[in-house]
Order: sequence, then C-alpha cells, then structure tokens
Amino acid sequence: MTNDTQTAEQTDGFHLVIDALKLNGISNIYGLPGIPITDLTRMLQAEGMRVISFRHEQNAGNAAAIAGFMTGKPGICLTVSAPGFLNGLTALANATTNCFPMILISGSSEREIVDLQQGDYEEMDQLAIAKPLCKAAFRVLNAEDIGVGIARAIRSAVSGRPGGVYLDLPAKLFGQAMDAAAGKASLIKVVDPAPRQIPAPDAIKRALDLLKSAKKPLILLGKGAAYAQADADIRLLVEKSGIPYLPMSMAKGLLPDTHEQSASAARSFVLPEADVVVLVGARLNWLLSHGKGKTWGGKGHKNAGGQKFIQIDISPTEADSNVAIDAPLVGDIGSCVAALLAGMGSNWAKPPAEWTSAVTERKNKNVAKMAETLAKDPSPMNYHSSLNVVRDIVKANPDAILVNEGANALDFTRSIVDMYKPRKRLDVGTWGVMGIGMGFAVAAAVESGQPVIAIEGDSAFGFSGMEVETICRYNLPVCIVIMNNNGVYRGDEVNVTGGKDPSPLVFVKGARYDMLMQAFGGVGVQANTTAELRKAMEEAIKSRRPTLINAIIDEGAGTESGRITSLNPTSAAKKK
Ligand code: ADP
Ligand code: TPW
Ligand code: MG
Repeated sequence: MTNDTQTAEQTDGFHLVIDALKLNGISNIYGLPGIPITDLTRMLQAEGMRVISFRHEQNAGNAAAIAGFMTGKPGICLTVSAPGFLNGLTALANATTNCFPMILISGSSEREIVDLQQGDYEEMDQLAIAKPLCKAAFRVLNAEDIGVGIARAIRSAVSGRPGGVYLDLPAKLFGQAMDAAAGKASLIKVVDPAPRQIPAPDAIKRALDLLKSAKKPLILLGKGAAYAQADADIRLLVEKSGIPYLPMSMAKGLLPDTHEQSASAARSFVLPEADVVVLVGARLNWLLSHGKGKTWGGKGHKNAGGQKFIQIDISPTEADSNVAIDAPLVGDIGSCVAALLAGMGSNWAKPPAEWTSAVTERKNKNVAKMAETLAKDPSPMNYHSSLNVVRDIVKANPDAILVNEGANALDFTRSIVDMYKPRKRLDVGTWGVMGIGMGFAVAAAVESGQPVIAIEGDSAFGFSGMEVETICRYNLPVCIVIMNNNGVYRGDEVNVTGGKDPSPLVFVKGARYDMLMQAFGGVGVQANTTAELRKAMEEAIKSRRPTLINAIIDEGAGTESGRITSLNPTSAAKKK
C-alpha cells in the first residue's frame, strides 16, 4: 500500500475525532447513541475508550460535568441532534454555572437544510441555541479542522474560569475521508491547557496587609478551592495562619471537617462577627447571602457591614459583583495561595486568642447539642437518626464519594455528615438543581474506582432514577440511600380543596424504590430502622454491588424548602 498513492491510507471524521480526544488524554465518554453518532460510540469503544451509555442525556451530561470537576480535564458528553442535544443542554448550562469544565459534543443535521429550515430529521440550529448557555461554542465543517475544533473546545473549557463548551459536529463531517498522514498532522495536543495565572506582587502585599490588621479573620473555602487541587498549600495556609475556616458545601473535606480550625458548627456566629474574610474560590452569591444583610451582621448588629474582603479568584470580573472587595487576588488558587504563604514568612502572628477561643466555644456548644440529637433513635427514623448512620459509614470509609441531592435530604446531610478528604462531596451546587444524582454517582465511580454513596431525597432521585439500570449494567460500586418521606419536603400534605387529586407535593405512599434496583439485578433493601440501614450500607460498601436502600423517614420530619424557606415568595413577601 505504501508505494501506491492511489490507495494511500485514509482516515475519516470519526477517527479524527477519536484520535484528537485520545491525543489529549481523554479516555471516558458519557453519552447516548443514535443518528448521527451511533457508529462513533462503537468506534470509540473499539479504539479503547470507555463509553458509558446512559438512559437520558441529562444524566450523561451531569456525569461529564462532575468528571470535569473531579479531574480538572473536560468531561465529555456525546449526544444526538435536536432533542438529544437539548436534553444535554441543561447539564451544560449547569456545568457553566458551577465552573465545571465540560464539552457537550452533539451530532447535528445538514447545515444546508437546517439553515433553510426545510425540515430535516431532528432539525435545529444547535450552535445558536447553545451559545448563550455556555462559555464557548464551536462547529467543525471540515475533517481537517477537527484537531483545531477539539483543541479550542478543551482550552475554552479548562482555562481561566472553567465552564461548559459546546462542539457541534454535523453528520456529514464523520464520513469525510482524508489522507491519514495529513489527518494525523492536523491534530493538536494542547500544551498547558489551563495555564497558571500568577497574582501580582502588589496585590499579594495588599491582601497580606489587610489580613495582618484583622482581629477576627475568617477563611471561606469554596468549590473553586476544591477544583484547584492545591490541597496541601490550602491546608498549610489555614494551619500556618491559624485562622478559623468555613468550607462551602463542595469544599467540605478539603481539610477534614473534624479539624480544630473548622468553624462549620459556628457558621451563624463567625459570619457576622468576622472583620476580614478571605474568599478562596467562593463567590458571594445567594449561598453567601450576597455578602450582606443579616447573615453578615446587618442592621442592628455591632459589626454591621464591617467585613472587609480578600477574594482569590481566577476570574478578574468576580470582585465587586455583590459587595466591595478590598483586596482582590486574581490568579489561580494554587499560585495565589503559594504567594500568600511565601509572603507570610516564618513568624506570622496567629489571630487573637479572644477570637479563636470564642469560635471554639460556640462550636463546641453546637457540636454537643447536635451529638444529643444524633444519639436519639426514634421510630420511624428521622433525618438526624438515619444520617447519623451515614455519618459513621463515611467516617469508616473516607475514600468513598458522597453524592447528595434533595431539600431536607441535602441540608441535613451537609451539616451532619463529616467529610475527610478533598473532592469527596458532590452535590446540587450553585443552582441547587435536582437531577444530578445518578449522573454524578456513575461518573464518580467510573473516574475514581472508589465506592459511591448517594444520599437522595425521594423527589430528587426521581429526576435521574432510571440510571439505576446503567449502574447495574456497568456493575458500579454505588450505594443509593433514598430518604423516603413520601414527598417533596414532607409526605403529610393534603389537598386542601378536599378534591380527589393528591397534594402537588406528595407521592405514592410506601413506594418500594428498592424493587427498582432489584428489577435490574442489583441489591434492593428496605430499611425501617437505623440498624437495618447500617447493616445494608456496610454490606453495600463491602460487596461493591449496586445497592439501593429505601430508608423510611418520618413523613412529618422535614420543613418546606429545607433550610431555604425564606426564599419562597410568600415568606419573602411577609418579611418585607
Ligand atoms: P461555592 O459555591 O463553593 O461558594 P463558587 O462556585 O461560587 O463556589 O465559586 C467558585 C469560584 O472559584 C468561581 O468564581 C471560579 O471562578 C473560581 N475558580 C475556579 N477554579 C479556580 C482556580 N483554579 N483558581 C482560582 N479560582 C478558581
Ligand atoms: C430541576 C425544586 C428543590 S428540592 C426539591 C425540588 C423539587 C425536592 C425535595 O424533595 P426531596 O427531599 O428530594 O424528596 P426532602 O428530603 O426535602 O423530601 N426542579 C429542579 N430543581 C429544583 N431545585 C426544583 C425543581 C426542588
Ligand atoms: Mg422527600
């Protein structure tokens, strides 16, 4: 063949896409097959990549997004055109909102027909629709541009503030043939896809000067700090400075929650009291009450509006988004924290003992109060008693990954279950979105090989529940615990009109979610008591078999909207 140019080796769009992804170290694809990408899924597998095939694209998209968060490489979601693309789009938008790097690759219909709106199979101008919902969007029309297209998608997803990227690949592209050597030469191995961004020395000095002046400093760790994988330096910053710290939900475990400087159990004390707050990869959005109001002191508090802020963020426009930032530090967290450590020198003065002991005192009081509640074992189980079991199981298995969604099922788990290692807690994130559960659980197991524990509200689980089949099919070590209270927030609501329809907030009573898992060959267990729950979880972790535990929770134990009741329009109106 080599001496005959007529039959010189050829490659095609399919193989160039695969080769470009492999060249850039991508090995897992989360997707759902169909026209025009069915052959691509087969070929990806034939070429040695792991293809995880889902039952709905939103779950594949969520899997890709969280794979991106866990690894720092873009997670790839592959879908068909129009409806498949749209099903993946929610996950892409959610990834962008959460700063997770992800690439949604969707096959699309013929441009000539789409643009004249002549009614092609699954016709849709996908590129235009994706654009406002992601960080960047690209389309590749020619096989020789596949290398550039994938390189641009990777760079856009992981450089600067990470986010979602859309890559549109029209059906015709896949079959396009080209000379194999030229094809190979057209591919790009992206060099330094997420370049470090070194903070300016004067910005470091400004921050350290402010921190030195603090009497009641506080460090706030966000999921950007977890994503940055600068774990050792972040721990050193906390310990060397001696400053109490507060982890946001997905930053839990960056330092073990049992760390003596953790102020988690004294959150409502430290936020209004602190005078200088160091934000490390955390935005002052709704989750932090926008940096103002009652949470931060507010009117009447002796420290009202008294906080000054140092904010470490890779996005130069994040500072001042909600309140004035006195010392912005723009750069990657690894570089910024390293520069702060260097600037602190060897004889940094720890915060006044008056402050740290006040925090510890408040914290110990709350921890003791919580211990009392956790020790109770009522029948039926409530959130505290059941999550006390989960707390023990996670403590005994600190490498397990905890996926968590729901309202009460989320809020109680976050406050009761301690985390011990970085990036082990994956949850609803910035939007508080339901539906991430099974996609996150699948990717967590695939990417880490570690056991996964998914604590799911019964409503939350419903959004992605069909993926229990996927979990069984790939035989993943996932243990799902449904906190089954028969409904959204509570299961005891009634239709106030007395009509025959149930309240909008309740589900079928006594539903057997455990049987759903059994339907696909997994282990399904109903747990009515904490002893049953404990036994089932221990067995699931030990056996690594797909397991679903239907944990029966008191219908009346939850509160509306969990901890964010105040955001309901009726309560918000009442406050005014
Ligand atoms: P949380 O919800 O935990 O408070 P957010 O998602 O609000 O966290 O904030 C994460 C922040 O981290 C974003 O503003 C993002 O720009 C920033 N970020 C992400 N990765 C890095 C990084 N490697 N270096 C610096 N900042 C980062
Ligand atoms: C995509 C609104 C927030 S929490 C929740 C819903 C529907 C479910 C709460 O019930 P669950 O938990 O899971 O049973 P529990 O323990 O309190 O009973 N659609 C989307 N996202 C959100 N956030 C909603 C709806 C919501
Ligand atoms: Mg519920």
